Amino acid sequence: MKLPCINKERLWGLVQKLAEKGAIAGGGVCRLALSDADKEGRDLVVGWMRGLGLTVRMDQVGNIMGTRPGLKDELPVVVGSHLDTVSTGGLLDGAYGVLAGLEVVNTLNDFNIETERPVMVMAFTNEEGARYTTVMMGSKAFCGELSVEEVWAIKGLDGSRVGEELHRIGYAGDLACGVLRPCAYLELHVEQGPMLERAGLQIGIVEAITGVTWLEITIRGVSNHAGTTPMDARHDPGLVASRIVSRLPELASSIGPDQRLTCGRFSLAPGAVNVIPQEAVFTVDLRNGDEDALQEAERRLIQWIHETAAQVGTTASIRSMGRTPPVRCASPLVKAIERSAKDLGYPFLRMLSGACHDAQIMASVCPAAMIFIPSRGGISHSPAEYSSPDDLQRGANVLFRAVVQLANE
Ligand code: HGY
Ligand code: MN
Ligand code: MN
Repeated sequence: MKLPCINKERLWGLVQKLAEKGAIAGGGVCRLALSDADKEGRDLVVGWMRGLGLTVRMDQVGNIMGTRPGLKDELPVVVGSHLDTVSTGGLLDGAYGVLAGLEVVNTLNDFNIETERPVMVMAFTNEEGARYTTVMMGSKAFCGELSVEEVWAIKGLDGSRVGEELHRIGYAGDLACGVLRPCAYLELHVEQGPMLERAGLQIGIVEAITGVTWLEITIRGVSNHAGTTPMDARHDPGLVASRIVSRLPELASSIGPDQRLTCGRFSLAPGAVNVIPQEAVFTVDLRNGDEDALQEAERRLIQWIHETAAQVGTTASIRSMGRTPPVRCASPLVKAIERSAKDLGYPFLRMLSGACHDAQIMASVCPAAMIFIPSRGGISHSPAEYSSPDDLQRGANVLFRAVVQLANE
């Protein structure tokens, strides 16, 4: 069957319209999970889903599902991603995958293409973990990794509770989590890195998605006067934390080229100019596509932390903020994506995702895979995040063909 291409202008228009919700200076977006801006974005997308004739349901943690019926009442092919962003987000991270799903449905409707299986477009709650630090929270509840009670009780960095915020914005749905099981899950996403652009290729076919561990480390020492305390008489937690963070690149290279270590948050208390800190609190984001390597990085970092703290008579405590193991994408789906890219004549790269995604959680309940398009300058989690309308169209064309293949198998 000769398949049409998706409508580039219409997709670009959806991206621009959604980007008005939570717009920030510099052309970026801030739609923290369950915030008013997130609600505005959700309401807009739900309205578009209904306009496309989709049956829209919300589950108890606010995951949004819009379903186009198939000729048979079978498990759906799901295309999804997330609408929440980090506080300095771009237009595309998450939003692109959901809006491209709407464009796939719009194109099926335009050309009266029926599919054997239903096609469902999904938007998961709180993928980013920017306000509630449980990353991929909605997909973890959808897949049964977290109970609804656990999710509702989660407290945000601003002291709010997920359950209360879900009810406040009207997205505590009636559908129990985990009752629906897709036959396949596809996620279209911007690469958020430089690999495709460097290689001059147009499509990324994701073979594996990195594992991620978030640690919060607290170093406690002895607060004292900055002027009267000799340098050899200090138990300075700020010094310890700085030594650990400055050695992260060394630890990463000792594990291997795929290891990533990032300190994203660093604070000292009491935070006065002339006071040796009492406490240093910082985070480390550890990533690797290989489970054994990720565990070795965790082990070595934890050992370093305790050794470094002891050197100056301070103590360290380490709290896990969550851990998601790496996954391999389902090869039948990877092959379907590759067939689509080849049919379209788009040069592609099989690759690892350095970012984590809802797809790696969905892989626990159904075959899952991802499609990437290039990110200009490899930039993401920034207002400078950009991919061209042509790139957006190419990714959505590959998604469209893969969905038609899988929904008719
Ligand atoms: O952190 C990540 O990799 C994703 O963007 N949430
Ligand atoms: Mn994302
Ligand atoms: Mn992200």
